[in-house]
Amino acid sequence: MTLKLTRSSIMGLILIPIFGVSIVLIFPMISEAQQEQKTFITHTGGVITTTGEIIDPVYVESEMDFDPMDYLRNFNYGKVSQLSDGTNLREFTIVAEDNKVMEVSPGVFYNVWTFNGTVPGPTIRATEGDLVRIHFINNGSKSHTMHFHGIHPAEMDGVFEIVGPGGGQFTYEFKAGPVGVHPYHCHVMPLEEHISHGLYGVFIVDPKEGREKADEMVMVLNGLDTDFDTENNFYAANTIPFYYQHHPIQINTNELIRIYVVNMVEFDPINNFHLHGNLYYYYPTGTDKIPSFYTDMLTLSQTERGIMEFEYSYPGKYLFHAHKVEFSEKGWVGIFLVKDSAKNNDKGGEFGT
Ligand SMILES: [Cu+2]
Repeated sequence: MTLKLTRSSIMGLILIPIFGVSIVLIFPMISEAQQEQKTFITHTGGVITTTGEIIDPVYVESEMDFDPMDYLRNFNYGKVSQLSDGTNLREFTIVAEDNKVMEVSPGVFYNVWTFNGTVPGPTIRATEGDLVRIHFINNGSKSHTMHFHGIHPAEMDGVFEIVGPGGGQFTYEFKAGPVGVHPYHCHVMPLEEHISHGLYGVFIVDPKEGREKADEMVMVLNGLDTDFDTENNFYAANTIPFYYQHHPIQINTNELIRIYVVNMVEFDPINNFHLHGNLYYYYPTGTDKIPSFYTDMLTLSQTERGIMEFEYSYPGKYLFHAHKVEFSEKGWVGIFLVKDSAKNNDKGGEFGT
């Protein structure tokens, strides 16, 4: 193979380095600006110094609209009554809004679109065969809907029955099923915008016979595009970057841990979940009783979800995080603080199970 150099390609070879040098000479401030430290007072009164978009926050929990530790183990079973045929009816009221501004990281304010005031919305939980009735009210300024993954009639799918802004209402009603963990989210176009602003949550359908007793928690893997360039600036488990690193999740040795995990990250094709010092049994979508694999590393595309089960034998601190390093360094990282159950009898009601 021979390399032919035409007159124009020779001119290109000469001009490219000249052009490159001139950019550095004319715009030296571009590279310096990215290193510049800025100090400012946040909404919650903290003094923050940062060099860029990634801020590792320590929150004052009482100042927050959303508490990831509370969300973690908070399950909404609805208002329960019985139909004449003995079926359990579970009723929920879900209100959509799109005008909230939340300090998602110290000094970073983001317009969150919410179901019942939080991102993610409430974890809706029912038992297989229950009749689920959702009284949906759209108090937003844009049209919104609720689209559940799962099995239901077409008119309950939350796609074509658009619910208008300023108090529009719709009642979704369907039998809970199949058993497993499913996302729900707004399905109004542009979908990417409605999901990435926060209109999503988790729907758990329990088997009639129940599951083995466990310390149960929900983790929604999400991202925040706070500068609207269709790339996420922050990543997290349950919305607040680095939260469970600064507020480790306490669990006990030799106790079954069950995590309902749902990936709702937009813009990036995949996310993942790596657990330190242990492996977990994984049930994709939570629909099968037999785990599909035993691993410490799981890859999830948009709305892929499942159930993880594991126990720790040894006490101590263990990381869990995205093994996509960019995601973990932008907030998707946490710690399990495993206490020795033989020494730890002061658990109280903290775990809620
Ligand atoms: Cu919407």
